[in-house]
Amino acid sequence: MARSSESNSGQDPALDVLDRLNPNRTSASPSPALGRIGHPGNTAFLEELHEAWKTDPASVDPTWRAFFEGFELGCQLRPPARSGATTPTSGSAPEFGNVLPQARIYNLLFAYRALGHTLAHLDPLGLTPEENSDLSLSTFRFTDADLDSIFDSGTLGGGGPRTLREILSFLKQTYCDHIGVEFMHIMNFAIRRWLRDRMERSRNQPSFSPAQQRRILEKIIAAESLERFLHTRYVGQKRFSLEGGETLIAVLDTLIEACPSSGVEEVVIGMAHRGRLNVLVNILGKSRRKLFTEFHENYVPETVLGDGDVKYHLGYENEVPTSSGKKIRLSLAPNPSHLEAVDPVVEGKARARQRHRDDTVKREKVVPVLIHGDGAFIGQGIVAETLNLSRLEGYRTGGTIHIIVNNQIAFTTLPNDSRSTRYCTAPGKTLGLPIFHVNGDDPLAAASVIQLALEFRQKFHEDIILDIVCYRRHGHNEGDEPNFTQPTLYSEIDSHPPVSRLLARHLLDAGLITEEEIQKIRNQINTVSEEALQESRQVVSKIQPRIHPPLSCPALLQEVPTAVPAKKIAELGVSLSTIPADFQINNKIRKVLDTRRAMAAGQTLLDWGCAEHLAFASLLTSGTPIRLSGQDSRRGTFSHRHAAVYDLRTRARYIPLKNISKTQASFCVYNSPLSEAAVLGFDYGYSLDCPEMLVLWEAQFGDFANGAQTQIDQYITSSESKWGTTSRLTLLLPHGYHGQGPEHSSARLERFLQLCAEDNMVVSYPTTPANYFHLIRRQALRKIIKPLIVMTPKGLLRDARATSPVTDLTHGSFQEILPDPSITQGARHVILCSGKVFYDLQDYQKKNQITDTAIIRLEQIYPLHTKKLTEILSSHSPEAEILWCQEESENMGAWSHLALRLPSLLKKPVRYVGRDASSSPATGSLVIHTLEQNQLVQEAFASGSTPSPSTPKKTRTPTSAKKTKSPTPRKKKK
Ligand SMILES: Cc1ncc(C[n+]2csc(CCOP(=O)(O)OP(=O)(O)O)c2C)c(N)n1
Ligand SMILES: [Mg+2]
Repeated sequence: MARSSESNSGQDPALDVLDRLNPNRTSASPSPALGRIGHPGNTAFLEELHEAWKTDPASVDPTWRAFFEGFELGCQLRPPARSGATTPTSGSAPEFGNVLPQARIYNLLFAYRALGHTLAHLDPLGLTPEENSDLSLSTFRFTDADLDSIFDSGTLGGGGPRTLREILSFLKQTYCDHIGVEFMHIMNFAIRRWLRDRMERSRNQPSFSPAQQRRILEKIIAAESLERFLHTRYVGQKRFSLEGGETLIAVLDTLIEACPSSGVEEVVIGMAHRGRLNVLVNILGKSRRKLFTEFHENYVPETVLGDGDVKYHLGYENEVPTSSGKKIRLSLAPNPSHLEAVDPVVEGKARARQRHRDDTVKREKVVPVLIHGDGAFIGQGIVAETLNLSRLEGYRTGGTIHIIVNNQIAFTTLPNDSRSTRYCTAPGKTLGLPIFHVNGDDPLAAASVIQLALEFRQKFHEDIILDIVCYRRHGHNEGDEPNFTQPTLYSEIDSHPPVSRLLARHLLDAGLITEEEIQKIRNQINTVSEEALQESRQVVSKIQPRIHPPLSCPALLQEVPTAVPAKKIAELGVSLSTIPADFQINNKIRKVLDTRRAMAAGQTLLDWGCAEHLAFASLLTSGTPIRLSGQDSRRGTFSHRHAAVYDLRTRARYIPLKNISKTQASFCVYNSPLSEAAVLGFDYGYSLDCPEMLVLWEAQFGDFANGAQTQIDQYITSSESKWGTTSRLTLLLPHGYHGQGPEHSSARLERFLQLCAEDNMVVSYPTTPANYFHLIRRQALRKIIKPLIVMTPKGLLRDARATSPVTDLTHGSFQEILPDPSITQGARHVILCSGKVFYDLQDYQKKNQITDTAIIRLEQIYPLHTKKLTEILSSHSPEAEILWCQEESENMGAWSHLALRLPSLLKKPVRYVGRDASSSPATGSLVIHTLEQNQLVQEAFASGSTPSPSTPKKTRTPTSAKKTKSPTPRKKKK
C-alpha cells in the first residue's frame, strides 16, 4: 500500500513563525510567494530569499520584507520559560542568531504536523510501511550530530528551548504513535490551532483513570464474547462479525459516556452491516434474548403488517444509562443493504430531532454519528454529497462524528483496488475536516480520540472523522472463505492476538486488573448470553410461522375535507402579496404578487403557483409546519413560485409565507445543493422524525430523481413494509412532454408506478391548480401517513388552460378522477388519460366540436379510485370504446401499470394510443415532438368520433414495427 504522500497544502513554516510572534492571529493571507515554501524541499528558496534580504532588504517584495523583519525580531527575543519544561542538559546555548538552522526547525515542526501520520503505527497487522523520507533528518539538513543542539521549539507544546532530540521525540510521540492525524489542510486557523494545542498538550497519549480503563476492557471483552457466542451457537449464520474491530464498541461507549458533560441528550446513529448486532446489544441495549430469537429459523419479523427485514438491517431506539447517572437517548436507524444510503437519512432524522428538542441554533443536544466501512466511505458518492450538506443552512446538523471501521478490506477487495488515495478518509479532506487515524489494537487511544472528537464537535459544530484501522478476523460474512482470495493476509490475521488480549496485557502490566477479574468478566457475560439463549428458545418454540397481511389501507381513498372558506383565501391572498414598505422588489415580481392577490379574491382565475402558495399558507395558519427543499426551489425552476423575494438594493430576502401571522407554523424553504440522493435522503429522514410537518422535496426536472433511485427504492417505497416506518414525504417532480428533449420530459412515472403495491404510497398527476391545492392539503391533513409522488407541470404553469376558479378551492376536495367537464354523459367513446395530454385532447375535442367522446382524467393513478372511475364511466354508453391515451412512450408513463389493471376492472379491452415504445424518453427535435403530439391526439379521436372525417381509424401500433427515420415522427401510421 505504498503510495505517494498527499499534497500538504497547510500552514507553511513561515506561518508557524507568524503564529509564534502573534498567537492571536486568526487568519492569514500569505503573499503568493509564501505558498512556495509550503514544503521542506523549498528551504533552499527561503534561504536564498533570506540572504537576498540581508544584503538588500529592498530586493525582496514587501511581504517578505515584513516577514524577515519579524522573523529576525522573533529570533532575538528570549523564549518564555515553560513550566515543567525539560532543561537541556547538554549541548550549546541557543544560537538564535543562527537563523538558518532555526528556520529548518520550523520546517521540521510543520512537516511532522502535516505528515507525521505517515510514520504513525496505525496498522495492527503492520503490513503498511511506516516510512517517509521527507521526514528524515537529512531532509532538514540536520545530522545526528545536531541532536543535542538546542533550538527554539516554536509553538510545539507551549514552545521554549529544546534539543533537537527532544523536539523529535515530542513530535514522534504526538504525531507518529498510535494516532496519526491529518489537520494541516484545515483552512480555519482557530480550528487548526485548537487541535494542535489540544494534541500537543497531551502528546496524543490517552489518560484514562483505572476505572475507565477497566470499563474499556470490559466493553472490548463484551464485544468479542458476543461474536464468539453467536459464532458457536449459530454456525454459519450471517452476522457480519465485528471481530478485529471490537474497538468500535469501546469508542461508542466512551462517546456516550462523554455525552452528559458535553450537553448531549441524544445520539442518532447510522451504520451498515459490520458489527451492527454488536452495537445493538452492547451499545443500544437491545436484549440478547430478542437478538437470539431473530436468529431462529422459524423467526417471523414482529411487524404487524408488511414483510420485515433481516436482523442486521433493523433499527432500534432506547434510553441508555451512563455512569454520570444521566440517560442518553440512542437510536440506530434501520438500514437497507445499499451502503451509505443511510447517511443523509440519519442527518435528516438528527435535524428533525434537534427541532423537537428546540435545538435549532447551536444543535448541541442531538449528535449524529455515522459508522462507515472503509470500502464504502471512499467508494460511494453519496458520502461526498452528504458531507457537502454539513454546513448548509437548510441541512446542517451541527457536526457529524464519522467513525470508520477500517478493516482494510471490502468483501474480497483490498485497498489497492478500492481507492486512488492513501487513506479511505480522503473525502473528508474536501471539506477540510480533521481526520484521525488510530491503530485499532489500541482501544485507549481510539477512546481518547472520540472524546476529543465530541469536544471538537460541540465547540466548532463541524464534522470530524475517526478512522479505526483494524482488520477483519473472518470472511466478509460467516459463509465466506477469506483464504480463497487473501491467503497470506489471513495467515497473518490467524496468528494475530485479539484486541482483548492486548488490552488485558496492558492493564495487567499496569496492575489495574488481575487475571481472575478478567476471567470473571468473561464468565459473567457468557452467563448472561447463555440465559438469554435459553429464554429465546422458549419464545421461539411458541412462534407460529405466518405470513403477514399486506399493508393495504382502504382508507387511503376516503375523502378528506380540504376546502378553505373564500374569506380566508382572500385574506391569505392579501398577506401573501404584501411586502414591507421599505422593501423594493422587481416590478415583474410585484406584478406576480398583485395577480396572486386578485386570484385569491376571485377576480381572476388561479394559476399553479398561486394555488400552491394558498395551500401552503392555509396549512401554515392552521398549524402545519412545512419544509420545502430542492434545487432552486425558492424561486422555482420555472420561475413560478417566488417563495422568496429580494430587495433590489440589498438583496435582503423576504418570504411572504413566513410572515402571514404571528401564530402560524414555521415555513422553511431551501435551495438545495445540486444533489439528488443526499438531499432526498435527508428530507426523507427529516419527514420520518417530523411526521407533523409537511416535508416536500422537489426535483429540478423530474428526470433527475433517478439520481436518488436508491432512496426511492430502498426507503421511500419500501420502508413501511420492511421496518414499519412511515413518511409523509412529498416528491414534486416536473414532468411533461414539451419538445425539450429526452432529458427534460419525463419524471419516469412508470418507475414509481412499478414500485406501487400494498398501498405503500400515492402517485398523482393533477391537471388543475385547484386539485393540486386539495392534494397538498390532503397530504398534510389526513391522519394516514404515506409518501406522495406528484408529477408537476412545467409549461402548464403559465398556461391559461390550466387555471382554476377560486370557488374550486373554497368548495370540494381532491378529485382522484375528473370527469369530462363538458361531456358528462352518453359518450360513445371514452379517452382515459392523466396529466398534461388532457389539454391537448381537450383542445382537439373543442376545435372539432366532438360531442361523443369524453375525456376522463386519472388525477391519482395509484391507488386507483376504481369506484369513482366506474361510476363516472357508468354515465356513458355501456358499449363505449375505452382507450388510454398518453404522451409518454408505450413502455413509459402510466400505461404498463394500467394495462394490467384496467381491462379486468372495466371488463373490456382498453386500447392504447400514444408514442411507440422507445429506448429514450423523447425526441430531441421540437418539430418531431409537435408532429408526434398532434398525431397521437388525432389518433385518440380517430375511432368513430365525429366529425374529424380526415382522420383514419387506427389501432395501436405494434411495438415491433420499425422505427421511422427523422424527421418522420416516431408515432407511425399503419
Ligand atoms: C451500494 C452497495 N454496493 C455493493 C454492496 C455489496 N456489499 C456489501 S458489504 C460490501 C463490502 C463493504 O466493504 P466495507 O465498506 O469496507 O465494509 P466491511 O464489510 O469491510 O465492514 C459490499 C461490496 C452493497 N451492500 N451496497
Ligand atoms: Mg472494510
